[in-house]
Amino acid sequence: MIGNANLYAHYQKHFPTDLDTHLLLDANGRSVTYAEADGVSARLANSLLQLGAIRGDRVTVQVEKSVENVFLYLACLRAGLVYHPLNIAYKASELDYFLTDAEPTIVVCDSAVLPLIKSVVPAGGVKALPTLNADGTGTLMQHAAVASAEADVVQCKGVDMAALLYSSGTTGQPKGIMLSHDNLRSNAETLVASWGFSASDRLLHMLPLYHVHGLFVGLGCVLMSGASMAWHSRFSDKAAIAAMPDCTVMMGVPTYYTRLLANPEFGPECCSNMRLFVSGSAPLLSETFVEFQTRTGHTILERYGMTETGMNTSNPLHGERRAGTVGPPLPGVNARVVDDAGQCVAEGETGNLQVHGPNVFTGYWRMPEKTTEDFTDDGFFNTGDKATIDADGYVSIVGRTKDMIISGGLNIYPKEIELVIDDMAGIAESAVIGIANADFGEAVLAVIVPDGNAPTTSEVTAHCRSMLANFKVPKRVEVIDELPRNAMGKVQKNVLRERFGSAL
Ligand code: MLC
Ligand code: AMP
Repeated sequence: MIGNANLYAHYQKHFPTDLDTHLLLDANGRSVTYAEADGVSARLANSLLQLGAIRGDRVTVQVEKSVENVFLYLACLRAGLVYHPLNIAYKASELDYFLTDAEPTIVVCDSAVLPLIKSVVPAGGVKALPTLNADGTGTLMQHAAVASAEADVVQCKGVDMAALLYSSGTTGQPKGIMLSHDNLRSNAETLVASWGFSASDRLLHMLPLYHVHGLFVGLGCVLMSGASMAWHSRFSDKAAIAAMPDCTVMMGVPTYYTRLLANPEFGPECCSNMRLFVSGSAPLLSETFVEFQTRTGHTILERYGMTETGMNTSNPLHGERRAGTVGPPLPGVNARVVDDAGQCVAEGETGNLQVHGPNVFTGYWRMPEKTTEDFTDDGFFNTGDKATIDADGYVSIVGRTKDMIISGGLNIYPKEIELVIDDMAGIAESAVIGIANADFGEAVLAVIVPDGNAPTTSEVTAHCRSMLANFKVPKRVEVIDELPRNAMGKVQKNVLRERFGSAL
């Protein structure tokens, strides 16, 4: 019989022989064994099928981070359903787009947002709206409690879609990124080997579960190695310092590391059991890298990835970790830097970064033209990042061709905010830029051009808050008579960055 490519079947192969081994310990002292995760995910898989989902259907999940959320992710995998996570912060208009585009059969949400979800859920299609709250209560778990604990792991092909995650674009319209069982398996296996994960590791898990970093990198490495986790619903420097003595690995966005360093209680003592600190999702400043090394004696390992590709490059576990670089390509990944005509540039020259490998997604959901546009004829994916590769193969990310802001590890597309602001009466036009920020790396600043009876800057902020997830709301709004444009009529955001770039 041909093996089952289902990601859950691969995780299972790495589960400890004794399933009563701990998978996680949460901040309230609750411990969960591998046996519990296996049993409850089987019940949930049966529940989802009973609620009307059929293999290949999307299950949209907009919930707070919880242990049950992990079980639900595993349930989707084992039932051959497509896991579609959403940031809990999304507002009605954002949700409307995702639900219409993904066409889920089941939407799982927190009870508190059920009325909102009901108001935007498209007519027809969605068969059930079970709830799952941060404390594990809700109708989903009630349903699972009476479902059978016997569930086969559905036979899947490697190319079958396991998860659908959205990323916006420079046009402001989000694209669904189809990730296959093979994409996720191969990347998790590579990371486990490259970062030396084993059953004796305990990961400090503080990242959200609706993005690649917390879901496929953090949780993926743990499940693919039979390791365990100290499980926290969100990042807090205080809680991280308290939990670290019982952990061996931490993963975080650069903000986690700058916040740890801002806490005077953070030092070598709490890191004595730690073997690895991984940073990614946004550029780690060399100052942070050096300060961390000086304070703790540990060298942060920076890696580079994206939702479309999982992880592409990593500084080495053994060997030199270089500040300001994201390391060489991971085994099995090819990376090259090309000019705008698609020709490889000379070593050390800056150009467009392209990647190829088993980690690279299968395409954009229902956007074949966009997929074709973003891949080269020889199958490389255009990352939209500007990079250099040095003589030793170390990649440095030096900029982006995509107009995107990364704030605290979350991607924000200026176009999306500009469209919301431009819609307001009294606004002629706007431009949104990212400004250096000590905490978030970059922070959102909106520049508005009034037209007649213009709204105040706080009215602009309030309008954004009503339409967009909080992390996208501009931290500052500036008024200008006219946007600077080049000869082609394109807004010169670099000029705006120079003018307003300080003090945020
Ligand atoms: C929260 N806020 C943010 C924000 N997070 N604003 C900008 N950027 C962010 N990232 C807002 C809140 O809504 C609030 O606004 C105000 O800022 C203060 O919130 P806070 O209490 O300071 O925020 P906190 O809860 O501490 O969250 C900050 C954070 C969090 C950095 C800990 O954002 C986080 O965990 N980020 C990680 C994101 C992540 O997982 N990225 C990986 C993507 S995968 P107000 O107005 O309501 O007061 C990927 C691929 C790869 O990129 O390579 O990994
Ligand atoms: P996302 O679409 O959320 O997956 O974000 C992916 C983008 O985050 C990449 O295209 C990069 O621009 C950025 N990114 C991820 N890791 C790093 C890193 N270590 N350094 C610089 N940028 C990074």
